Amino acid sequence: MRRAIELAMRGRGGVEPNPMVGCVLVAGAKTIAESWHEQFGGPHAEPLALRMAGDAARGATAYVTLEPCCHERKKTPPCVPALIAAGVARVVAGCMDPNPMVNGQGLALLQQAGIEVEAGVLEKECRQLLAPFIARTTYRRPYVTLKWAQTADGKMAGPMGRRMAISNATSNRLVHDLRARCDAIVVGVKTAVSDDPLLTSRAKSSRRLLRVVLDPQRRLPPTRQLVRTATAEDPVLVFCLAEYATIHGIGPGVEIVPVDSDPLRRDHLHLRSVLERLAERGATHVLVEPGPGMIRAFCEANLADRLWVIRSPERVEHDSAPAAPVVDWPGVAELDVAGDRLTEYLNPRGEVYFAATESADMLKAREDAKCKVQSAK
Ligand code: AOF
Ligand code: ZN
Repeated sequence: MRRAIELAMRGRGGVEPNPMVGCVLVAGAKTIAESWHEQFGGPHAEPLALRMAGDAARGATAYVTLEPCCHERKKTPPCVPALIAAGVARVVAGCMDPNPMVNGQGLALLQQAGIEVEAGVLEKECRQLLAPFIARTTYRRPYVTLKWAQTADGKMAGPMGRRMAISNATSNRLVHDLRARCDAIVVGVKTAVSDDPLLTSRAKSSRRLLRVVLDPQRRLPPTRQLVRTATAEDPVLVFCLAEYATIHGIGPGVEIVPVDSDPLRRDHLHLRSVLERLAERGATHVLVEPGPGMIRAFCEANLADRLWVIRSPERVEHDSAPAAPVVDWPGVAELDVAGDRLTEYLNPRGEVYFAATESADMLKAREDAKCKVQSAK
């Protein structure tokens, strides 16, 4: 199952909004096929492994990170009939499929067909792999990663909040790769004004990256790059409080999305509503590039699922430089990136937290960092 999880992670960035799924077919003590769901709309992990194994699948055991699917009227044929037809003797599933169309029925059908079924092997780890899919199916919101860079003395910008490059070029490339695997990138209006970012990804991707600004009082001026580059095909979403939505538009391609205010802080947006709107637009995984205020807001609302913190060796040594909040979540993985240190934290109180395991993104970053350091040599 551990191997199946590893394989599943190779689907990251390609399978969403579907879950990452891995499969290992074992006959006796021998692995006869390994596979993973590679692409949204493409074949599931199980039929790929069955095809690879051919007749050898008869009597074999299938280790799958997710309960095999059994529902019809979707992009690919269901996996349960395929496993039955192939004569598999035993299916070991990591966890149940939270999709209400499956949710236990897949395993029940296998059992009825006389296949030995075991469930819940490395269950927490398999569910963690599914965290973005569970966020979407159960909570109707995307998975949320907060990413920021800070200096060795904990500063997120220079004196008086002046813009300052903190992370190194290799870290920045890893962040662009992460952006390319996400569906939306979110900043606060302060960052949109002071840093004037484009919020695009320079990495190759087949995904569309939705650019989002949280701007409760509509302060984003039309001179910013985000506004100037917004088009109907590549829009920028500006979330604001309902009473500010009526102010005339700021440019073509900029969509104003009104949401309720936070009941505890009337001048703030209700973040869960923001995320629900993004989920409705198909976002499975949202990357937030926050300042200190937004970090606190997402953490207080318990809507930050994961943090990526990049720490540079430099120091600012100036009281007027804004400091990052102290993170008290346990780190699950760490990576040296050409002198910067990237740490991944998972929110232990998050509604889609199941196990303190490294994510597929971190695994990819680890592999990419190796290549990038080598190609720089
Ligand atoms: C599996 N194995 O590898 C995956 C499963 O539209 P489709 O045909 O791709 O079906 C998507 C649904 O199938 C998805 O919502 C989830 O319930 C399940 N995913 N199931 O047996 C796989 N990716
Ligand atoms: Zn399936």
